[in-house]
Amino acid sequence: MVLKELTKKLRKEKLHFTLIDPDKQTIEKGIELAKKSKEAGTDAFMVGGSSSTVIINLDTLIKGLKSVFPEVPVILFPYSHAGISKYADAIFFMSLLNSRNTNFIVEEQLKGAPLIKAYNLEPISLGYLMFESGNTCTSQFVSDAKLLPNNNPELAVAYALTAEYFGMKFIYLEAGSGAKYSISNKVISAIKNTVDIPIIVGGGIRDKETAREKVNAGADIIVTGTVNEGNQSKMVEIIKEIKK
Ligand code: 1GP
Repeated sequence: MVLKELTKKLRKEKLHFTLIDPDKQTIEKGIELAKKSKEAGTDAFMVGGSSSTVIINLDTLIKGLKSVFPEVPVILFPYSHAGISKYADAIFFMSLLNSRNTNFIVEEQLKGAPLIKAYNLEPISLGYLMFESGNTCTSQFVSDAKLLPNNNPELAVAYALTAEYFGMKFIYLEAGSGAKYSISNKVISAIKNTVDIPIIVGGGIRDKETAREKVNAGADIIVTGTVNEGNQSKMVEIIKEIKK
């Protein structure tokens, strides 16, 4: 059980998840970056992206990851029900709580649920919140989110509490892949001081100093995407910093 395993680990340490977008690189490159992040100490591979994932790439990448690193959990991070692969271990069953489009709140989930059951994937319920980040990221644009301000902790806390009261297992504070600036420390610490569920923070984290700040503010799990595909020495530094 992936959730059980992660919950156990979270009692002792902060975690790093490596986001791998099957549309952004070749399968070989995806496996290569996974190898580097695994060696540095990453805790899980998150597979998905906000473009129209070609299902065949998704399946091939995940099969490759599982054959090389059978012990590292592969968690789907889907943009739509088309981002479901039977080869993964688990799926973030996520609802974008501040979307204006019911498609991203409940409809894609409705289409995906029977498939998750049929594939025997472990669903991990997650409240997904999208914040403004100084630039327009693809995920912000395509998901029709009413972006949360990065300087209004009260509003962010209300959303985070909503996720917790719905029974969601994680809260994901998303600045968007390639964000100009990451989730503010103020928002993270306000949520940390109010909710009990673990906080995942991602978007715009490109160096170890930023990762350290987010962890110190209260992030339990840091996700990196862009840096994994580009400057992998930075990715390694980030993971090692989180694992210190
Ligand atoms: C996207 O939060 C992740 O969902 C990662 O963002 O690509 O900016 O690291 P970056």
